[in-house]
Amino acid sequence: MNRIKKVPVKKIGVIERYQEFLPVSDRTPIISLNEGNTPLILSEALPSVLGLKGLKIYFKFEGLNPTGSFKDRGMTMAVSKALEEGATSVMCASTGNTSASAAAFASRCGMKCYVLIPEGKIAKGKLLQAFRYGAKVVVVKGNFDDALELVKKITATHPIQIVNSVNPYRIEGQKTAAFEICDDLGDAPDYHAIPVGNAGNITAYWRGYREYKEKGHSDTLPKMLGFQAAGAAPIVLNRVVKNPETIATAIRIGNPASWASALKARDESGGLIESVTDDEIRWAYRFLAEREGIFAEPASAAAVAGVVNLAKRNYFKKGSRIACTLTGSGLKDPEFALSFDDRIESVEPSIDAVLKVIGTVPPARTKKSSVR
Ligand code: AN7
Repeated sequence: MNRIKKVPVKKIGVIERYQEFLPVSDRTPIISLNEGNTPLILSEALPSVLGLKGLKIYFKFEGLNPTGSFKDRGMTMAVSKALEEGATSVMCASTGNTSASAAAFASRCGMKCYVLIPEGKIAKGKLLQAFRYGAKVVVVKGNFDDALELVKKITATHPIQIVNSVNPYRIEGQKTAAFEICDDLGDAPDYHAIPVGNAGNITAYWRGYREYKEKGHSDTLPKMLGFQAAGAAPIVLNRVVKNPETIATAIRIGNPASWASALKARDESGGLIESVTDDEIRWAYRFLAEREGIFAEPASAAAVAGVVNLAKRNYFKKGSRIACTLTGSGLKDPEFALSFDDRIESVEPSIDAVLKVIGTVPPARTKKSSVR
């Protein structure tokens, strides 16, 4: 029997891995949790469900970062640079993931972290992360956009470093995800699908793809496909949305900070930014978990919902490679996960009682038949 050889793996974070592309120097203290290096998982079920078997759809599963979202890539940069520049505290507004990540990286280097979150609209898992990593949590009676305005004003007049994506180091760190995809595929994909909230990530990926090509690490550029939730789609509607609403609370944002650069990513790449409904997000969220074995959060499912819509309109060229960023872990939002009509059945500890509940069991597989 062949055994898989054990190779020593040096685990390093995105700054060490891609430092030649990042504004760091020997003087930069690297605050890292070995973020990045997330898997690019080939879709098993989606192409055939869409009737497009030739498509290759890859999920970049960012939910496997240390705090469970892509925010760690930007936060390792933002907090490292804040420390280098002498900051002793950081602050952000957040729909949840940014606050979890900021709190973690701040805790790692002994910085104080302040997070402003919109009242009632952040997933439980993200809130408890901010608390457990020791951040000072302030609930703002307003939405994310209100909280971000406050953070901008407070950090302009107090010695606190802002770590929202208006901090340029955040975008720098986040672009490393595009590098990893090119490294894995050997080139850029044909399309890159991504959820859009504050629009930092679509900006970061586009920069990453462009820089990698400029430096000769890839030959092509993808079309950038951004997806907003229909109730929070300012870029699609071309106007600020005063009261954004969506089940995907991570992207419940009505006035994105990186609006202009999201438009640039869309137009320079020849891509598009569209909206998807909450029902489409729900479908994609369940599909990912129930058919692909990937538990991602609702905002992440928005990108998959968008790909489904485009595929139904025959948007994709035959045989295309589509990368799809799944931005965060499904474990972040247990309340949403439990909002479906699953039944929990308690039974007496007897074989009969268990068999009665599980119902018909699928027949055993013969050696010849495939898994599916
Ligand atoms: C899972 O944490 O804005 O378009 O404050 O958590 O770069 O904003 C989160 C955004 C997509 C959108 N998916 O990314 C925050 C925050 C998930 C997210 C987005 C977010 P951007």
